[in-house]
Amino acid sequence: MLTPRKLLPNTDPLKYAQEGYCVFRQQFTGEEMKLHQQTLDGMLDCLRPGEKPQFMFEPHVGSQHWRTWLNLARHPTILDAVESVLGSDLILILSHFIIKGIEDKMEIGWHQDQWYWLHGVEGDRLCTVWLAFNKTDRQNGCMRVLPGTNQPTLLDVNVKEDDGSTITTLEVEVDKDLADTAVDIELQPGEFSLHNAYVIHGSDSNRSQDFRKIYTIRYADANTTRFTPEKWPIPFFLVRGEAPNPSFYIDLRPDKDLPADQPDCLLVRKHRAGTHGKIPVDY
Ligand SMILES: O=C(O)CCC(=O)C(=O)O
Repeated sequence: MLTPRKLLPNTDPLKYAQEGYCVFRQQFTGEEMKLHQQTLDGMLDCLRPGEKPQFMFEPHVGSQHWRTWLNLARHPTILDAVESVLGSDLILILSHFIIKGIEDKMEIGWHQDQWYWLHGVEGDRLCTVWLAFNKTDRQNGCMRVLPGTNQPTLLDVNVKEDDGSTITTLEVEVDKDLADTAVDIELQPGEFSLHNAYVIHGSDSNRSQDFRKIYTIRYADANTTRFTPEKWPIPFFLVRGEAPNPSFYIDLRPDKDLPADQPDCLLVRKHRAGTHGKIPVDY
């Protein structure tokens, strides 16, 4: 039997616009990752029976370790990479630990991120950092990207039933020929990829005996994005450069301190009241 040809991922930021994604190798050293890995492992140790690791949403605002994650989300190593594809005026919009445990066998169907953000963030210059906390590969369900599918068009979606384990319910149809072009985003800890909000991507379930641990952090170009805060669960943060209306954001540019207190917002209020539903209580 022929083994399918393995496609090497794009590592050239200049090809991001064409391919819709780019891998950045060897970004954080083991020493730099250590504090973050320990903090995340502590969060996973606190999971209560029935709580799922894939629902640790917006830790940079909602987690008890929000300062650690907010600092990571404005780390110059990450922002330099994001700047190389989005320009220098950057808004932090979301983050999420997409941890795959070993129980749910959660797959992430083919999707475009843009579908999930339309209620609060509209624009074509949005991107996601996908940062590995442990090695990612086919065995533990690494992300798979379909290069070049990033035309700024929303494709029709099938709405999938939420079975209580999934994080994606809006999936796009991908035929076998297109699926065969998928590139595996296999990373070492401390490496990350960037992907565009339209590029089709997804991942298979985790077939290893350990968690698959990655952190997604999402950014927008301040100049071309329209924000609707009423419908967004957390604040928007200006993390680099300039913005047309700077007072609209929490200013977290390099010379600014982190906020003294955990930001007051819908997500934090719901989490404190125990009404958020899916987010682990002690994350
Ligand atoms: O973590 C995965 O496997 C998929 C990631 C994803 O869908 C995203 O970051 O937008």
